[in-house]
Amino acid sequence: MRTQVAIIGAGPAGLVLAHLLYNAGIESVILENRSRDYIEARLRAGVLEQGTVELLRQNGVGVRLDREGLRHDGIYLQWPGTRQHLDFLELCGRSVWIYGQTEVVKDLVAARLGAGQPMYFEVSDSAVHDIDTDRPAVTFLDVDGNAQRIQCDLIAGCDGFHGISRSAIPAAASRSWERDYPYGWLGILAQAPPSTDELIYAWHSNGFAMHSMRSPSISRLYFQVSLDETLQDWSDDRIWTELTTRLAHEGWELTTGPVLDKSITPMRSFVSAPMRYGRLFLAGDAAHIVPPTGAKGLNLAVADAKLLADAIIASYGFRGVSPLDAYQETALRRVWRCTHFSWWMTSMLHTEGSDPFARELQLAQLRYLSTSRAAAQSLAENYTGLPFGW
Ligand code: RFL
Ligand code: PHB
Repeated sequence: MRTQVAIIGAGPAGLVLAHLLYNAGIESVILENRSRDYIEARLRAGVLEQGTVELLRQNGVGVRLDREGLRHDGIYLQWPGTRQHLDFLELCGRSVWIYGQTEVVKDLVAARLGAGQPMYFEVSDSAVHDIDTDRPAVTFLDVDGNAQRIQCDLIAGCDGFHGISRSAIPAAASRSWERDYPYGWLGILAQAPPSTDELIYAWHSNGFAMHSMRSPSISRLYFQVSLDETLQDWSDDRIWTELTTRLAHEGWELTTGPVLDKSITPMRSFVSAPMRYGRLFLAGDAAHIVPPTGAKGLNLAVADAKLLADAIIASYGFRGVSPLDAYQETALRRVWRCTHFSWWMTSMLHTEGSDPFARELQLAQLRYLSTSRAAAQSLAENYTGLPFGW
């Protein structure tokens, strides 16, 4: 096979990249090692920045998002005795949308297949070759076990944190930065109408908790657990009791309901550079991971895809210094900004041991956000998302 861009991975990064290239008349082939059903049901993010929403709309994949997505103009920050509303619209003129990553993936897969564009599911043994030449290739086994080879102009490694692309960059040429947090999130999806109009991020001496949602009848909730805890330790009853304790606020009640799904996710910050080596480009979780507290992971994957698509589109027919050279500098600038914001939100809201000094600093920061317009504006600007070329 021959194509212009071989894309490994059909998560948000790979799907958005393929879609933007298609709209610009550039051919690509997507390889995905899971099934279509699996990627469309994989429960993850839920908050889309305004820029992500505008990009999807402008590129013809925003119709269902506009119909079913829930626009949110702010969040609540909570600590004992206080539930403080931050009004993003008033603070920075921007909003976010609640629309599950599952739905974004479904819309993009439908657009891809609807346009008759090539996409291979359930591939195995994918490998990249000759990335430091101008004739790179990807090989893989298709769903029937047949060996395939794609000759291309460039390869986009959009295969997430556990993919194969990042490790194809020689160790001597790459560098990474990492922070593991000594806790994770236990997340549930519940058949229960949301008990709140906005997302609640709550500091509690037992640990962080948050209330999010997916639709008027489905709630999504998370709370901090220590790394040695497992799902066996947490019956549905115990989960609801803990959420009720940590989210408690005078005059407010948490509506419970059947738990449809539960999982535990570890928390990590990770950045790897370069995001380009020869003709291989990394985008999304393949190059970086943020803890979910700032709701940045999916949005950062979409931003990388947008920057990479712009660079690829500009590079065809270009003579002289290629626009491709600029990709990683622009992308990494945003990556580090979001890495800082996610680390900061995480550090402010999660308890680590019972250090009384750390606790007072966290509460001081939360009170500052509720009294200083400048502080609140900074959170609002980062949470709703900076412009793509920032
Ligand atoms: P993905 O989504 O992991 O997609 C990578 C794809 O590559 C496939 N793959 C391969 N395909 C072929 N060959 C191989 N060798 C392959 N290896 C892997 C995988 O099957 C997969 O389909 O990465 P991408 O596209 O970079 O997207 C990143 C986002 O998925 C991720 O950052 C977010 O989900 C993070 N995240 C959140 N981000 C937000 O912006 N807002 C949120 O509210 C938010 N909440 C969350 C989150 C992540 C969570 N978890 C479970 C990690 C909440 C949670 C709980
Ligand atoms: C979600 O709804 O899944 C969600 C919302 C906000 C976050 C993380 C996850 O910060």
